[in-house]
Amino acid sequence: MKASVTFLVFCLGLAGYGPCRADVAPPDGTAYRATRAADGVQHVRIEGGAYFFKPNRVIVKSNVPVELTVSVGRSVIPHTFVIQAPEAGIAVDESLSSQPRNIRFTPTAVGSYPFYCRNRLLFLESHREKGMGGVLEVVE
Ligand SMILES: [Cu+2]
Repeated sequence: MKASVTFLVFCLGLAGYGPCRADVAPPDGTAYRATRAADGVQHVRIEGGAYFFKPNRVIVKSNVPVELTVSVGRSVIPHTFVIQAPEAGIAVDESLSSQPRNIRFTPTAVGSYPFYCRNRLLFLESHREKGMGGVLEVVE
């Protein structure tokens, strides 16, 4: 117990330090609106942790390529990143680690599509039910 309190204080003292931040700072509800970069791609950085994705609301334009760069903080708990929206040309199911993973697709239909971690521990709540999810909003 003392060790974990010490670790928490250590992390709070280093707000912004990557390995700590991923599991300490929950998403603040702010949407991230992607813009087309010079390479013609909408780049979005998403960080995950137990149990959240940040940002958990991402807005992208339709018919413009998207590259999500997704990672999770160091953890023994495995996590995944899933978007099942074949109606919008999006089918993603990737394992995550602290090494950022690039996920590319081009959304072809306007709409709101959930993203989430599909993992669960035995019969407990899924990570998604614990809050590890968000919404990809595809707009004109
Ligand atoms: Cu998970």
